[in-house]
Amino acid sequence: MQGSNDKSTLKEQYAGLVGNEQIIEKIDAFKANKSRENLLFLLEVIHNRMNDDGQFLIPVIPSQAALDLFTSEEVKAGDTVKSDANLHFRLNTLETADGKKWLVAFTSYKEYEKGEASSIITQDIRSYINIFNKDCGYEGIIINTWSTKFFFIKDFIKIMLNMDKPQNHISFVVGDITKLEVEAIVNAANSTLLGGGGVDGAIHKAAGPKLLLECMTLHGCKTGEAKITKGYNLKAKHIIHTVGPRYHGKTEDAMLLYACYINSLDLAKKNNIHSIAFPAISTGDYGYPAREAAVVALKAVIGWLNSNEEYGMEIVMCCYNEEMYNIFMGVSRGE
Ligand code: AR6
Repeated sequence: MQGSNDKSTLKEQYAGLVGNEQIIEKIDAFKANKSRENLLFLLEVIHNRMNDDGQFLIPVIPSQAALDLFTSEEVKAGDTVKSDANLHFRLNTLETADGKKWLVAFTSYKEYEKGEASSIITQDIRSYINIFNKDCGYEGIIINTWSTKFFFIKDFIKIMLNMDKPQNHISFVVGDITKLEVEAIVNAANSTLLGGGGVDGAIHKAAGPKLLLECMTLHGCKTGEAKITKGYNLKAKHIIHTVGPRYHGKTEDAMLLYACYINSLDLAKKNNIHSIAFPAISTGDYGYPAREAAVVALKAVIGWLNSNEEYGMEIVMCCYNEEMYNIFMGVSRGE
């Protein structure tokens, strides 16, 4: 919290506000001409500031607990200062004539000073507007309430918050999985996790010998389950090792293959991974017929995406050759 007397220090302190003049400029332009183009320019500027660690000044009311602390006797040496869960600031909000509640934000110290004095704190724009990801009961934010006054309504804020969110998506590629630029690639391993042929061999070769050392600490993996390691020399930061079933033509095979995909995706999510590539698990050495495997694989990944709609996962199904690619594409089209 700051008073208004020492402006030069404040200027340095509020470095995150530098660049916000563009917001004011675009608000003015939009007010002068409420065209679609001007609105898009304005939203773009706010969006850029959001990604640029831009800050707003937020009027706040200190809670009673905060006031008590400041008015209490000085802390003496040897005292234990307890942190108080209630010690926080309440947002100072504004109610318009129609009874709607709005949050308030200022783009600069100058803008804040134009109206009645109140306590303020700096807050990064992204986390402030993130309030609207929950149902917070506010109509939106009034930016620079004493002058340019822009009503930044919650529907726009929500769109803006979703603009950078990774979207759920599945794509199919032909190629070598070790070359893909995704956050994680999945290895069709065996239960020892100590390497082998096929895609497993290719991944160990491309990742380098440190991968085997890490795998040795994992004590294997059961069929249908998944474990994670680093990606080492790969472009992918992580490798998720899963063990597909050997094909016996039983229903259990499909269940285990299904589990490989689900457990790999769950593990990826747990590690905050948002892009992942799968090989056609079990369709090589483990003898699973390609089309049957593709049906299970797609059912699993689509089902997972549907039940994790909000997460945003980019899934790449990596087919080693054209033939496998055509099979996967055919199944995805329902052929
Ligand atoms: N990139 C993408 N896909 C590949 C690559 C690659 N570099 N290399 C092979 N494939 P497989 P499995 C395809 O045999 O059937 C290992 O020895 C391949 O064409 O690698 O689950 C393990 O250690 C096929 O479509 O895995 C296990 O012992 C698919 O990947 C056993 O094989 C899977 O073939 C696992 O057998």
